[in-house]
Amino acid sequence: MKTYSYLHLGEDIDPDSFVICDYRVTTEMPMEKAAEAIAAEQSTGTWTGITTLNDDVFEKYGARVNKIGKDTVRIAYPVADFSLEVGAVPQILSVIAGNLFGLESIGKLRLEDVFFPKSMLKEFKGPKFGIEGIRKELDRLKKPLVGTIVKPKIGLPPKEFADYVYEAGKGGLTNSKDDETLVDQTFCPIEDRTVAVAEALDRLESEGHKMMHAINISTAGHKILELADKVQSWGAREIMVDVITCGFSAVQVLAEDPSIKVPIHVHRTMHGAMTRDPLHGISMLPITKIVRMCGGDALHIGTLGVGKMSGDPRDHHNLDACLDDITVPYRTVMPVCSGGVYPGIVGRIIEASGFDVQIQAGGGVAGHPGGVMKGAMAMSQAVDAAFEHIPVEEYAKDHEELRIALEKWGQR
Ligand code: CAP
Ligand code: MG
Repeated sequence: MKTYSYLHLGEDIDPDSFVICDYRVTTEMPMEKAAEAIAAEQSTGTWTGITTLNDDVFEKYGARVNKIGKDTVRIAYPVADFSLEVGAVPQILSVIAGNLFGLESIGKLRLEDVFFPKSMLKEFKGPKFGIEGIRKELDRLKKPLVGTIVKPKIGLPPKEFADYVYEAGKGGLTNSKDDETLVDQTFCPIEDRTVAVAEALDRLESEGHKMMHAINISTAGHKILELADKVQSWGAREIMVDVITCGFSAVQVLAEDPSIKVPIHVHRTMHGAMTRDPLHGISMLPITKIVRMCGGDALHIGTLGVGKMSGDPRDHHNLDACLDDITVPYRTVMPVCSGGVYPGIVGRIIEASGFDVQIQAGGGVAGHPGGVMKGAMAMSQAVDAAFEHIPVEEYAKDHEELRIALEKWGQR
């Protein structure tokens, strides 16, 4: 039986003809063998040689190991290995991030990055709103957006929930959202909540303040479009979907369905199971890239190493993947920095992110000693200080809400 080698080290790889993936590999095998095992498993091979593979199939569809570093490999998959119209993201992921994680012989493996050819990117539509569209809806063209997550995350009935949103708006916040754990529990049915929040947002607007609240419609795949339609009819101005638990296809179906006319806020709950181990799983970067292809308008990217959730400097790559408007043919995605945020760290986040960002605080608003409105004011003031390049402690001298927040939580 003929044996085939997947090694094409140093060869020129046409970025328009291949999907190129960078993996981190921890193995006791020689790297070349490990790389070949991955390339084989994910394209024309399997754990053993097979009599059914021939030169033609191998040449056209075999993955190519293009580069090997100390603990990294670059593998290029021919475009013909992918099935976009039928298959789409689930099929793409089966190739670039499928069985390989379970290969006994490999040890640990992490998909660090992926580069799609233009011909494949063109098959996706990207965000309908993106940064520009969301900013337009809010009449806030330059300043960072500033939001909250209603807390407690579960338990509040619709009226109290909507009162929280109203107060947050009165305090100057541009955004708020459901927590990922809240959908349609009996203490806060989604219809009553959406209607109550819509009334609060209308009231704020009639008082001169525009605000969005993302209603969490994460649910079973066969019901998600219907739920999105319903919440729109109840007055939702934005919807939220959890991309890891619902899947990329949920984001895509919502973004591409013409009946959905509001921005999609993409939460990433459970991503830590894949992204946290620096040697195993999938880094946030490919997730960000694929969410953008599928049409997410805003996406959680972490707090650039400053909040409660673990994060690292690589979060900057996620930010870049949201904002890159040179190599990516879609609208930019609003990066959302959330998780353990409070006024004293807003400056550092914005320093790292720039102004095209949505900064969000749940506890950092609801935990303010003066209540939600003052908590919202403190967050808004912290954003204003950063926007005007004024040190936060300086700004706090004549902004009492901010001063109290700095006294309570400090600053970094
Ligand atoms: C933030 C949050 C988000 C986290 C998830 C929460 O609340 O709503 O789920 O941001 O992290 O409930 O924890 P707090 P990430 O402001 O009260 O921390 O965006 O990194 O996935
Ligand atoms: Mg949450």
